[in-house]
Amino acid sequence: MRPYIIANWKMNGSFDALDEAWGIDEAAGEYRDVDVAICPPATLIAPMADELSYAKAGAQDCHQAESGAHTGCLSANMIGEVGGTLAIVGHSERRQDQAETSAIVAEKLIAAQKTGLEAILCIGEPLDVRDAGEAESYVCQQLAESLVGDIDPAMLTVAYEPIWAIGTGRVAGESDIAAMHAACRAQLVERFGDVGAGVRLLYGGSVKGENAPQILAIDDVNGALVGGASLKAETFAPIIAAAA
Ligand code: G2H
Repeated sequence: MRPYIIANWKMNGSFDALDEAWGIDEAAGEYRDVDVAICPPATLIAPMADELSYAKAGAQDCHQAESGAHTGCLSANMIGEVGGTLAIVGHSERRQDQAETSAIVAEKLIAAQKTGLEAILCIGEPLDVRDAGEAESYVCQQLAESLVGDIDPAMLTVAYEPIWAIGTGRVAGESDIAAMHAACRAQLVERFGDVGAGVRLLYGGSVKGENAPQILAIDDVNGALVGGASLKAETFAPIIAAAA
């Protein structure tokens, strides 16, 4: 399976940050056996999509509706129109800040795929759920509830991001990541049959150049969704290199 490394810039980056995107694109050109994507703030999707040669540009979210009275939102079609080829859906920050339920995330995922965008579905448990020993059932339920309806597994990537590891510097233990990815893989196969074995499963949460080689070597970890360390080409390129 080709490894997939995705930058999630979150609400960071103005026009001068495009230089970092060009640096990331250079690294993507150097390691062509790795798929690389950048999801910047919406304002930077078009200029990136116009200029990137090796990395893809995408969005951090899309609305489930095609158009209408949804102030401040972007439809999947609008993202595609400016050259975006993927959309992250269900990031825990949106599930928390915008009260997105898995039912809404499922609709967003379908909306993204319907317009030809790849969907990057995020799932992950909060710390109290992990401490209660319920992480696996919580995440599997999120996965099941977010994958409802007519979904194309060929246009799907799943990112497991334990919420307590996001931006905190804490990374889940290797055995915890392996167990969760194995559980997600089993569920993807149950949901999609053999094709489910080919859906890429990424890990996210404080991934950096220093820990990427260990994380990416874990069974069923097919790449990474990276926040903080993706903002600079010099900190993101080593993660791409580690996946090669
Ligand atoms: C998790 C990740 C990217 P960070 O949200 O989606 O962010 O790498 O900063 O923990």
